[in-house]
Amino acid sequence: MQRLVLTSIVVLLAMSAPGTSTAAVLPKRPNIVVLYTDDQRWDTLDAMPTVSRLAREGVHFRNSFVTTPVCGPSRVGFFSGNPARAEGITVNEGAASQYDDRHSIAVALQEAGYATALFGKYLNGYRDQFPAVPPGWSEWRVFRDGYFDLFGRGSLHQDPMLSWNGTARRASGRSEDLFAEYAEEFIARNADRPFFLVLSFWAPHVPLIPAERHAGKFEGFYPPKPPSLEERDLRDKSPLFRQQAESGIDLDPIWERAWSVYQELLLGVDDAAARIVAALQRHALSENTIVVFTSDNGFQFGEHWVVGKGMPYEESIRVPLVVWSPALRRHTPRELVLNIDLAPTFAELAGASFEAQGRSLVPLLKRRRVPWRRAFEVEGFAGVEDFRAVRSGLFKWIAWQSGHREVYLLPFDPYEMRGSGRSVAGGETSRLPPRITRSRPRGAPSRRPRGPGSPRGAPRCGEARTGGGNGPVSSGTPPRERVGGGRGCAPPGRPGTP
Ligand SMILES: [Ca+2]
Repeated sequence: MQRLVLTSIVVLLAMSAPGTSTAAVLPKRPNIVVLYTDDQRWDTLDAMPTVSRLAREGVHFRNSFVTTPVCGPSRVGFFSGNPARAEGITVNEGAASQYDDRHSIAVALQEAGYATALFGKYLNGYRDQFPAVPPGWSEWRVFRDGYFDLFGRGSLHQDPMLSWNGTARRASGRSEDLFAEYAEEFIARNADRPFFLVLSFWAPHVPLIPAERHAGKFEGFYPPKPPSLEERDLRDKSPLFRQQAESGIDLDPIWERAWSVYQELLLGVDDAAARIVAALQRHALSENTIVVFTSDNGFQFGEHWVVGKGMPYEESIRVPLVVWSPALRRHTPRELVLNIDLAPTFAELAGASFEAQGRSLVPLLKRRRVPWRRAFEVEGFAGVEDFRAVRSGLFKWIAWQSGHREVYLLPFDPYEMRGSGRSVAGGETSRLPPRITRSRPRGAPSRRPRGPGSPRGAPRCGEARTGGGNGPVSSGTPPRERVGGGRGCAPPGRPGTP
């Protein structure tokens, strides 16, 4: 009964009325430039002077989240405007094989007359798709090998191997600088037509190796340690976390070292941001361009004994989101916005036809008062253990696959340390309460057959060895990918040392 009542409240909270039509403040069919980072938690913009300036001058969303806090599924949400599960995604590594990319926002924008480009990271498992170039992209220069190129010749940070419109090409240089250079050229070539340009950086993802010019810039600079670092009272947490705490790992040095290097990695992205803003100015395109800065998921530096992501806690699910254009008045919306809202936003800006569960942010960009979602659902199915969570402005409710349940009252417990926790017998995914989100977008065409690489529901935990996906922070040895831990893979290991 209690569950039924809670579910009903959640469904009511999640219902949102349609937005109203908006006054024309933004340019028509603007260029859209997305600066997309990997594993950047929301509270890190101070390390980035250019992006901080964009945040001050533009629209800085203070409550921006992802619906799945790991790379591949979150990126599917970005491209599709739908929660990953609604797109049939059940794994992190291998997400590229599961995703039906024929209906992405790139396809919609290209059909609407936009030049489109993706430089950087696509989806986990793209290597299995190579040399294919997904539909919708006029220009495609993406990491060919993903995690499999972490420590090879060069790496993803330096001299990366790219799929250059479907041809393998080893690039020479620091990857953030390369993508900035490609973006400058792309902007120059397309100055006379609308374009959609996505720079999808590897930084600040592991391995934590900054550009030489940034090494040591943040040495010794890290935020105050939160009380949730080495959390002592774990009665509200799943037994999995107690095991982790008993490992005896000393998280202090991880916090200090990882934060420092992570911020140095962000400096490389910030340099790229500065170059792109300058290129827009050079071509007199600033007034007609929307610049978006965000990330695919956050990262925990030891909060709740977790060094990694994929968790339902704030540090994993919360990401920066800045939208900048000279046409926008600066403000800081408090609405709960999601990664799946971006594709519908781009579609509305471009006047493109697009159907998704996410909601366009255009009314919020224009400071219009519209009814908005009061809660949202987060799903974790490619981390240490499957979970479903609901977060509103007031509370977070978490249901782990093991049967453990947690509830936090966020205004009184922002570090999620004093929740109520209990375990129910026989916990399984199928016993979790019904979903808020639809399992498939309305009117969605039938899916294409999946590739042979990733059978649905069978994460390849044994095959994804050099992950970094949810693995511990380490700049010395390849982190283990903790994919599919809830389905028979090993529980999280002891975090490595930086
Ligand atoms: Ca990521």
